[in-house]
Amino acid sequence: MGKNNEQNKKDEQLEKFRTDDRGKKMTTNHGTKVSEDEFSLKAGERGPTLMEDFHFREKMTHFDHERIPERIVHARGFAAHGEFQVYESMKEYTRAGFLQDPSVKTPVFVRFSTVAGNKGSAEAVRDARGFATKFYTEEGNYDLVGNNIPVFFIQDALKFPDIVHAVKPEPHNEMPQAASAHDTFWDFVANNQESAHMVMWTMSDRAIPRSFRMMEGFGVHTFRFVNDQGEAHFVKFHWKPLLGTHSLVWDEAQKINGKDPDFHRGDLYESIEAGDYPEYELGVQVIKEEDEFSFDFDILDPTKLWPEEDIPVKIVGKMTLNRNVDNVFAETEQVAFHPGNVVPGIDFSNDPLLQGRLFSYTDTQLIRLGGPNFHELPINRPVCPFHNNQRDGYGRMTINKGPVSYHKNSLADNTPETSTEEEGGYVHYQEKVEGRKVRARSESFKDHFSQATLFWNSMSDAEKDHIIQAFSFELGKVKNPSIQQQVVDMYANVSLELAQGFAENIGAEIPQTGGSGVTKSSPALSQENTNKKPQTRTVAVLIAEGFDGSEVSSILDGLKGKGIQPEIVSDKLGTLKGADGAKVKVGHTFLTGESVLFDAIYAVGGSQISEKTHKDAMYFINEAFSHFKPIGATHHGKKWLEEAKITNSPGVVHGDDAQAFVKEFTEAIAEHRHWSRQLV
Ligand code: HDE
Repeated sequence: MGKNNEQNKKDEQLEKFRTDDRGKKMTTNHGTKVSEDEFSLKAGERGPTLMEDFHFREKMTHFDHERIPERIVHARGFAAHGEFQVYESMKEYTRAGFLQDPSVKTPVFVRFSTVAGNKGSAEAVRDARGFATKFYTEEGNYDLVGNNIPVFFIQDALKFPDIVHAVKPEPHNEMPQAASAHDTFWDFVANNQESAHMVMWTMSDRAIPRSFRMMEGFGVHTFRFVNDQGEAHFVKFHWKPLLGTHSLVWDEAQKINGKDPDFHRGDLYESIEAGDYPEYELGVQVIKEEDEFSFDFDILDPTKLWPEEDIPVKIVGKMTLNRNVDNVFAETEQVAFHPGNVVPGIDFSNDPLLQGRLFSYTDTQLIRLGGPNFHELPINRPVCPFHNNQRDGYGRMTINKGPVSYHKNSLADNTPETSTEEEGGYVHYQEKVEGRKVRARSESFKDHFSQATLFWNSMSDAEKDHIIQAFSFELGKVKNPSIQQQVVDMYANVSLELAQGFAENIGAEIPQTGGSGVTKSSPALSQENTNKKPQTRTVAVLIAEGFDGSEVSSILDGLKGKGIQPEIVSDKLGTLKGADGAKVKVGHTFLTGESVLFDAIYAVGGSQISEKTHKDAMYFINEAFSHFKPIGATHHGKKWLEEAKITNSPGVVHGDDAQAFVKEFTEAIAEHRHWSRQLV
C-alpha cells in the first residue's frame, strides 16, 4: 500500500491471499514441521540419498516447476497498482458504471512492457511499449490493453504471427535479442507495406521512452461507447502522462542497457516508493456513428490514427499508480489481460485486428497459466461477485456446492440466472452486418503512406534527424543490400527527404522522386509540444572534498523544493567535507553512477580534486552534453565547463547567485533536452 492510501476493494481481496513467512516455523506444503533443511536423508553419512525423503522430493519438484512459459510477446514487463477516477459523468456516451460518478475510485492494475525481447532482456531498447490496464469495476473487469504507439504494423490478425516471427531473433542463430535491426524484420516491412506508418513511430523517439511515467498510452483500435438509450459512438482511448511524453537519445539508451538493464522498472518502482505517484489522464476521441465514412481514412483500420486537431481528445479522468506489487510472479507474471474483457457500455468495432485479438488472449493464457481457471488467480479475480456453471479443470480453487452445474434447471430455481439489460446484463451492440464470406482487404484500407507522411511532417527538426539516424542504424545492421534498397524505395513514398537522408548513410541508391503528396501536419504528434516539468528529474551532483558547503546546500534544497532529485556522485562512497565543515553523503561513485542514468548534471567540484576525479568528471560532463542534457555549474564546476568549451551552450547554466541559479537550472531541467546545442 502506497503511503496514505486507503485500502481499496481489490487490495482487501488480495490481502486474503497474502502471507508473510517471517518468524514462522518451516513446514512442508502439507504442513508437517521440517526438522532439517540442509542435508538430505541418507543411508549413512557418506551413503546414497533415500527416496523416502519427502521433504527433499517436494522441495526439488516444486523448484523444477518454478518457471512458466513467458509471454510470446510483451514478455518483459513491470506492473503497479493504482486507482482511476472519472472527472465528470460520461453518461451521455456510455453506461459503463465506472465512468459515471467522479467520487468513485476504481482500483486498477497496470502492466508496462517491451514487445519483442524475452523476459530477461534489457528495457531501454527500440520497441513499442505495452500499456495494459485492468480496471476492477463493480460490473466486472474491464481491460484496456494498449500500446504507447497509436497504430499497429498490420491490419489483419492473421498476419500477427508473421510480424512477430520477423521481429523476434532469427531462428537459425537466435540473434539479435530485443531488436528490430536485422534482416527478417526489414524484409517483412518492405514486403508488407501496411507497416509503413507504425515503423515511422518505432524509428522515432517514441520507441525509446525516458520512463514508463513519461509515455502516452493508446487503445489503438476503434471501440464503441454505448449509452443507456442504446446509442453508440465510435471511440479511441488515450492515456496522457501528466509529466509529459519524453524520450532518451539512442546512444544513451544503448549505454543504459549495459549499465542498468532494469532502468525502466527501477524508475517506476522507486518513484512509487518515494510517493511520486505516476499520473495519467484518460482521454477519448469520439465519432458519431453517422460520421463513420466522413474521413479520408477508414476508422476501422488500425494503421490509422485520428488526428487530434480534427477529433479532439476529451480528457475524462485520471489514473494514479500508488502501490508496487508484493510479488512479481504472483501479480505481474500471472496477470492475464484480454481486450475482450469489457463491461456494459463498452463494445467492439469490426477492426479485423481487434476481432482476432479477441481470440488470441484467452488461448495464450491457457498455455501460459496452465488451464482454464486463471481467472481465479488473486490478481485476475473481479471484485464483484462471479457465478456460472463452469466447473473443474487444472488448479480449480472455488468449491462450488450443490449438484447443479447446468442451465436451465429447476433444482436451483434456474440459478445462477441471467440478467436483463436493465439489470446490468451485457448485451452486444446490435450492429447490422451483412456481406459475403471473403478473404480480402477493404479498398478503404489500401492507403499505407499518407499518415506516415503526416507523422513525418509533424516532427521537429531534431525529431526528424533522430528518425533518419534510426533508419540508418537499423538498416546499417541489415546484411542484405536488396532489403536495404527495398526499404529506401518504400519510404520514398512517405518522404523523399527521409528516404534520401538514410539512403545516403547506408550506401543505397538514392531515390530521386517520391512523397505521398500529403502536406498536412498534426502538432499533437510532436513531443516538442508535450508537458515540460522539472518534477522527479534526477540530477547527478559531481562534487569533491572541500566544496562550498553553505551555497551547495542551499542550491540542493532549492532544487528539492522544485521536486527535483539531486544525487551525490564522487570518487568514493562515504561522507565528503566542505570547506566550511558541511557534510554530504555520497550516493554513487563515478564507477556506479554513469551520466546516462541521470536527467541532468550539476557540477560543483571542490578544493581537492585528484587527477582521476578530474578525468571522470570531464567524461561525465562531456557525455551528458552529447546527450543534450541540462548541465549546471557553480564554483570549481565552472572551470570544468570552460575546459569542455560548453560554457555558453544552450541548456548550460552557471552563476554566482544561488537563487537565480536554481531558477534557471530548474527551467533547463524542465526542458528535458536541449536540441539546439551544436555538438563538436
Ligand atoms: Fe497483443 N498479445 N496481440 N497487442 N498485447 C499479447 O497476450 C495479439 C496487439 C498487447 O502486459 C499476448 O497475455 C494479437 C495490439 C499488450 O500482459 C497475445 C494481436 C496491441 C500485451 C497477444 C495483438 C497489443 C499483449 C501475449 C494482433 C495494442 C501485454 C501474452 C491481432 C493495442 C499484456 C498475452 C500484458 C499481449 C496477441 C496486437 C497490446 C499472444 C493476436 C494492436 C499490451 O495474446
